[in-house]
Amino acid sequence: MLLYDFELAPNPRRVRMFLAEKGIEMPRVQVNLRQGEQFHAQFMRDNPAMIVPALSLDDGTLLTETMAICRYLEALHPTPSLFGVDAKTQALVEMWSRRAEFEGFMAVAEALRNSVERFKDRALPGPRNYAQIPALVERGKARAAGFFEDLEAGLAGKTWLAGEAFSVADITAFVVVEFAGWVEVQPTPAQTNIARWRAAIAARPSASA
Ligand SMILES: N[C@@H](CCC(=O)N[C@@H](CS)C(=O)NCC(=O)O)C(=O)O
Repeated sequence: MLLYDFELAPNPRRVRMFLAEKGIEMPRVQVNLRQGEQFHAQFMRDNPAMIVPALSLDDGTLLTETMAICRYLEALHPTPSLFGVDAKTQALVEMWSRRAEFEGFMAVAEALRNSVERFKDRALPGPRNYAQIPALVERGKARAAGFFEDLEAGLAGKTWLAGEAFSVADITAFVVVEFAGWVEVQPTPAQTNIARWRAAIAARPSASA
């Protein structure tokens, strides 16, 4: 197996945290997105989606999508479970993972990629070029702040998003909160559930993976 990674990018960080929580080690190659290495001919041949993370399997299969990679690794290394152990927890992990991706991650990415010069005509990652839409910047920031309100409410009375067990949903939501700093949106001081939960994740060794 070989993991296509980039240390500075948020989605690969989710996979690195997942690997660290599981205690899995694997070879990694850095694709420096800031230097345009996703446009190198060899990388585009190996990975037509032109995104990281991507996991190349020994039989030549290429897995893209953070959650697909994590699900594959979960099936190979079931303990500790990061996808929930019973019907309710599995559903809560799925629910919060999807909300964190769609309402959190995409909101921050929308604000970032539609404002920063280096993403001009690259408002979405991947093989197709899309022009920036400046109006999406403020909307993305507002959506990210809205996600934090929901996250704060979702963490009330709970250690982790799905209850008692740390999960991949916590990893994704944590990375969203960190990523939101890139567009200067952060939880408010009143959002103490997020602050407590964020500090607990930051203290885990996986947070620096
Ligand atoms: N839906 C994908 C998104 C992956 C993604 O957007 N990766 C970014 C880095 S965080 C990327 O590869 N960007 C390439 C580019 O900006 O050209 C996932 O969940 O893994």
